[in-house]
Amino acid sequence: MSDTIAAISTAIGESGIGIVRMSGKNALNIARGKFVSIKGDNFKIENRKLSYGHIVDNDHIIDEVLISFMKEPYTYTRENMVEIYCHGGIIPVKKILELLLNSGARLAEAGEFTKRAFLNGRLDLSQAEAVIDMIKSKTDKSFEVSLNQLEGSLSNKINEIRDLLLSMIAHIEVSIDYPEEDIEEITYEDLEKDSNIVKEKIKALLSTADRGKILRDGLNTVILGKPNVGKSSLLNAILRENRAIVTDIPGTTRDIIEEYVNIDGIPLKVVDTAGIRDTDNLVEKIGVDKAKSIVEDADLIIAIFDVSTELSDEDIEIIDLIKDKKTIILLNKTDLQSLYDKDYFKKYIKNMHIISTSITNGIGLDILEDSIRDMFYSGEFNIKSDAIVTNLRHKNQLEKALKNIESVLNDLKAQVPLDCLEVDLKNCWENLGEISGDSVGEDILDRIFSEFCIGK
Ligand SMILES: Nc1nc2c(ncn2[C@@H]2O[C@H](COP(=O)(O)OP(=O)(O)OP(=O)(O)O)[C@@H](O)[C@H]2O)c(=O)[nH]1
Ligand SMILES: [Mg+2]
Repeated sequence: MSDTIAAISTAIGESGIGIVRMSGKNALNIARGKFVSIKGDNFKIENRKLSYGHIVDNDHIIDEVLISFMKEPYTYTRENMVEIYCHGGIIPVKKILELLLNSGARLAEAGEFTKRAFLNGRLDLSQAEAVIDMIKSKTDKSFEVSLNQLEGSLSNKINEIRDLLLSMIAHIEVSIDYPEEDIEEITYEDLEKDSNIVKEKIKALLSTADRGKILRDGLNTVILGKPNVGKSSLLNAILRENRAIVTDIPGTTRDIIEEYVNIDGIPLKVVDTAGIRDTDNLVEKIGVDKAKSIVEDADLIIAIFDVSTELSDEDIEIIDLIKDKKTIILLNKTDLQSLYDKDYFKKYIKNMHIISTSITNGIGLDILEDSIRDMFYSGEFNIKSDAIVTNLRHKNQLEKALKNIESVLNDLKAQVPLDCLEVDLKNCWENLGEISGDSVGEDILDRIFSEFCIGK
């Protein structure tokens, strides 16, 4: 970490300005060697001031720039930082970067600025991970959650639990090490009470992981129905492109088709499935079984029924599959002669959104999008942007921590000796420490930061 790193921090391509930045002990010296102020020496590079001038290679002008210097420790990396604002486009940024590299800087690795911020104590690990989530956010909502995480919403919760664990561990150690002292001994009841608090707090965080998954991967929306009702037509209509094959032959779709769309900031993963029916065709049968099994993992189901045909056994089977799921029902092909209507259908299913549609004529699709939006924002999927666990690594650590605290609770019931309990308590404390980065290995750090872009 003693060397000075440099990288292009803006996206490569045509743009108004481009930014090249450096971090490290020598950043200022390197910049001074290559910057010439246009207004003369009075306008040298100074802490937290913008200077206007040229970047030069010997006497040759590379570009006209603004340059800023931020003195450690109050910077992103907690090191000296220099930023050079040059013209956008590929050439100026590359030339300036090359010059800095030839003058003693080293090309930064992916995420190395943020890694330094973490190693220098400016951010904890979950905050550093929030930075990458922000950069990769595809929707307002996931950006908002990442921003909260960067502000410390998750870190605060984790630290609260770790503090409690630490005080339990300290009490146990005192009781073991200084039994003769007149210190109030910790009782099994005290420990049980605190362990239960720890357990509930971990569980509360874990319960947000599903919402986090929705924000990260999109609302898992599965289109279900018997063959030929218009599932693939709906997928194409939502995507506004001809993604899936549509024919009037029942059994057209054999496999699962997944696509991502964004409806008013709501990320959706839309899954088209094979029409559900009894079939002897091996390929189709596998598709039907797949369709049935993904119902389990769906956040939302759009079940389509074709009102131009009688409600069949397959339809009834589908109604049975979706009974306890969040579902929107489409009664499709209303442009044809309808054999039944909403009121008739309500006999089979209660408390669900039912929408009449004609997908081929584009009728009812706006109501469908409205319903999805209403369900999402009215909190049916429970997306609140408090501390939400969006990161699989965090979820795994929380699960490990939960196991450990549960084993502490079991041991407390069995009244095992205090020093035996301490091991699981410490493990729990360390599991959570891996989220904030207090106890985390080099290999995990490398893996996390390698996901970043260069220059961040
Ligand atoms: N009249 C009418 N036809 C429709 C409507 N929606 C879809 N269709 C037609 O119904 C047929 C089947 O549509 P698909 O979208 O392939 O149906 P599917 O549910 O994906 O069928 P499988 O993949 O076989 O399960 C096609 O000929 C569509 O043009 C509609 O609202 N009205
Ligand atoms: Mg289809």
